[in-house]
Amino acid sequence: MDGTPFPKGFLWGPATAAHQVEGGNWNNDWWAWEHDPASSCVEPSGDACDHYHQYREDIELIADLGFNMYRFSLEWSRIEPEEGEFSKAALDHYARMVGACREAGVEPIVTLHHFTTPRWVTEQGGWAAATTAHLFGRYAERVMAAIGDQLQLVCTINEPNVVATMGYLVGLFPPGEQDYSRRAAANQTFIDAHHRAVEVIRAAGAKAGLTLAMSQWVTMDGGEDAVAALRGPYEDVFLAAARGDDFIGVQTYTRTRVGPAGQLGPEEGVETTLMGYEFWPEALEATVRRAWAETGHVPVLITENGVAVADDARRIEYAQRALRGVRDSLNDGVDVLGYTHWSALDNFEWVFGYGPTFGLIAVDRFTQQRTVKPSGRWLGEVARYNGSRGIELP
Ligand code: GCO
Repeated sequence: MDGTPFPKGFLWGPATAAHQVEGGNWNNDWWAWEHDPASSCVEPSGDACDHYHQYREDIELIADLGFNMYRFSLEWSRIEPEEGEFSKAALDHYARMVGACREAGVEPIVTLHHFTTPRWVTEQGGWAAATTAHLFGRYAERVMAAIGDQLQLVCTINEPNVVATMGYLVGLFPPGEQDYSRRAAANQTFIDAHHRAVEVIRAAGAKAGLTLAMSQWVTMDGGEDAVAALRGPYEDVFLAAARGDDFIGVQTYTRTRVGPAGQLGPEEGVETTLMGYEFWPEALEATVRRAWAETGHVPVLITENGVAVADDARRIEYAQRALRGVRDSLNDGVDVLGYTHWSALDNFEWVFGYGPTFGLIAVDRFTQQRTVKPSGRWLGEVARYNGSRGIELP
């Protein structure tokens, strides 16, 4: 892989999400879900990585490693703990986080909703209720009024497709429903909420996009109809909704093989990760190209890519192969704005708890001590030199 630099201004950084790293996020649906014996959660999020208090040190560490960007989310239930009751203290906290990024020379990319929803919203019907789009729009207005002047890129909703499908069809996420019509309703509410937030974000002078969980769909013999049935309401509806946006956030981890009877498991002999996914970094290029095509050439911001492995050397290989595909996409004219690695810290992986480790930085959750992994140093150096020193294995 030659040392041709990535485009000038290309963004390089890690990502986190409030509920997965902050700690003490009790006023949302996930905290309740984690403590519901009927859910499949293996453990509660608890103190997580205490990022709510250690964010400054973490951001300084991210900058020191060589990154020029940090993507993190705001916790709606902290900002609006009860309907119409907005916390200035919470908004000031996130303003300080944005300020800490700027002081460290790191571009803050903020996500307004990353899986978690305030309890009071779920009590009014959550994402299957059309009115939630209005509630989300009002929340976005308060956030952009408070910190919008310090932001350039804002992600409206993280993986609406995952929240709708896992929460209303599969039932693994809150509210644990299993109904196609409710999933369809949630899809529509998320799309309406996203469009409202785009208006609000643009009015504040920033650029907006949703982030979408995508997969490289591999159609096995006779699987064409099954792929269409799965991918249509999971990816295509949101790619269509993203047409005209300022960017599309692509979040890719692996491929999905589909046969006539539906989704197949990992292929025999293919390495798998701690999440049970196939180790398949080439999926990123496939999804970047598909998002670019399906949105009618909306600029692509890779907002999540990474791998849950215990052997950090596998994480370096994964990222290196993924970045080869990003560079090939750029060389073919795809407008890719940046690469965000999931995740900055080993953190709370939702239903799976703290077992699957995605971080570039390890966290001892008893002492909250951070330890940078070789992958964090390697990717930070790629970022520092914008790929101009190559992306070969160290
Ligand atoms: C997602 C979420 C992240 C996950 C990550 C690893 O994409 O599911 O945005 O919160 O932790 O993807 O599964």
